Amino acid sequence: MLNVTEFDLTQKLVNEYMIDSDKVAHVQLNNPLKHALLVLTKTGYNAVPVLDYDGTFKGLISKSHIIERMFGLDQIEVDLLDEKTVKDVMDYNIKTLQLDDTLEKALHLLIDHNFVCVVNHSNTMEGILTRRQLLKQIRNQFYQQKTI
Ligand code: 4BW
Repeated sequence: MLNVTEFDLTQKLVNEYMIDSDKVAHVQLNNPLKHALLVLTKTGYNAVPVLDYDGTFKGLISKSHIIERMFGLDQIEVDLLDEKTVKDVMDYNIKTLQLDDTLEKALHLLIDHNFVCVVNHSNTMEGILTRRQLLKQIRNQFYQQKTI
């Protein structure tokens, strides 16, 4: 029988389970949209973090942000990919986690989002916590407790 009291996400910190920022694909505020679309297409991700030149977290950009912006009144405006930059279409209103937040807090955010950026006190991005990482942790805990 699973003992739910031992399954304690409140004791685990996000910094132990995040993907470090050096392994996270990202774009910068001033990158042309064409560059952002290339990064999203080549990595295969639907959305990636947007950083300032010094690594400060600013928000997210997704394929759908870019494609939506390209739709003009009666045609697809491909020229916008060169004319506009990431900061023109990105989403700035994004919740983040701190390094010492618990997986319990992450769980609530990851219900609605595929990943959450982890920042330090200066808002520099230190990594991301993905649904995959959290679910793997929950799975491991579940099977460990089943075999106790
Ligand atoms: O290129 C991929 N490699 C692997 N191993 N898995 C992938 C790849 N692309 C997609 N996936 C899988 C993952 O399970 O599809 C899920 C949804 O991808 P998404 O959201 O919609 O592009 C992936 O789930 P996840 O690992 O929990 O990742 C959740 C989201 O986190 C991804 C993407 O937006 C972001 N992400 C993950 N790893 C990233 C990253 N963004 C930038 N750099 C990374 N290294």
